[in-house]
Amino acid sequence: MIEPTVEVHLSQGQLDENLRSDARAGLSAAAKSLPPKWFYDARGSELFDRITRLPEYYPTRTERELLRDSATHVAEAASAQILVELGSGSSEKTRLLLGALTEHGTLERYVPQDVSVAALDSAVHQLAREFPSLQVHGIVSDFTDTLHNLPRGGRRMIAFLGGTLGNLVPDERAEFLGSVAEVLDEGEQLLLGVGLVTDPAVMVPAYDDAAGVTAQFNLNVLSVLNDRLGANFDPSRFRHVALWDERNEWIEMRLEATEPMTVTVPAIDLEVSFAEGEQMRTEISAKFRVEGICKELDAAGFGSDRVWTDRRERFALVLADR
Ligand code: AVJ
Repeated sequence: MIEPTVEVHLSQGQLDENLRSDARAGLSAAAKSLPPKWFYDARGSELFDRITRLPEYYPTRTERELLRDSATHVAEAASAQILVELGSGSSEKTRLLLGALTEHGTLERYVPQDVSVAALDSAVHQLAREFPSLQVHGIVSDFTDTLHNLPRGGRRMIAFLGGTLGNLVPDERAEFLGSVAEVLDEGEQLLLGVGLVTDPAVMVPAYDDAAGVTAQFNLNVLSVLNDRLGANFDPSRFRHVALWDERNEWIEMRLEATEPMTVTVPAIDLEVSFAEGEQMRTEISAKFRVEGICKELDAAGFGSDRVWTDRRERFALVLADR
């Protein structure tokens, strides 16, 4: 086994500053919103983990099946020596890919990146034991930072799985895909896992489950602002909303104020008023069509794509060549 390493690029100070500036911008806008990345404190990560096991939440298990069924095909089409995974979390699903990529023979190094030191630390140790010939090097950072400091020393593939691309609004998505294309050399690859547009009767319950776990996950962002910015949000005065936005083809999660109230956020010296029924957007989760994502990749500067989908066509893996 090769001893794994972890490199930390994120300071608590930077994270705090990012949260303050996101909260300032989002809470003082005419249409309030908060970026979804702040869901994931310890409790939020645990709630997300529970979401992935809910009967209604099909994306995780569909992507896992898809990775299992197409890992060898992906490995045959992949030419990477270094796999860089953005937002790797526990790397649980990536294992399926690592097995095929190491058997196929070209992969030498796995570089998972995540903002959570805890998740990354346990993942790298486990993976190094499971794949003794693989060099495992974790990077704790923001993914934009990772992109601009990509490891060198071999042909690379960047993996961005889990459908997280859907959290970006179209402009951010174009910018993200453009910078991935820019940092990759010709012959290198991007592997995306994206949710596909399917029946709203399937999509909506995945974000509004009967047990109310997604509601707790959504409301948890208010506790994050209370804990980290000293705010006094009362989560019991907000209600979870999840809807399918047909025109934009995304699921939108919101928090709706059930009564008028004023909230103070001392760390950014802000007072925010909510009207009764006012809704604040907390996440978009865009769903894609195969033609659409291929077009976006093309516009960003990628060459040909290979696409694998599950048999119900709810999720896709897209391997794009630079
Ligand atoms: C982790 C961003 C892929 O959008 O489906 C799950 C997060 N939000 N339930 C998604 C999430 C509500 C999830 N991603």
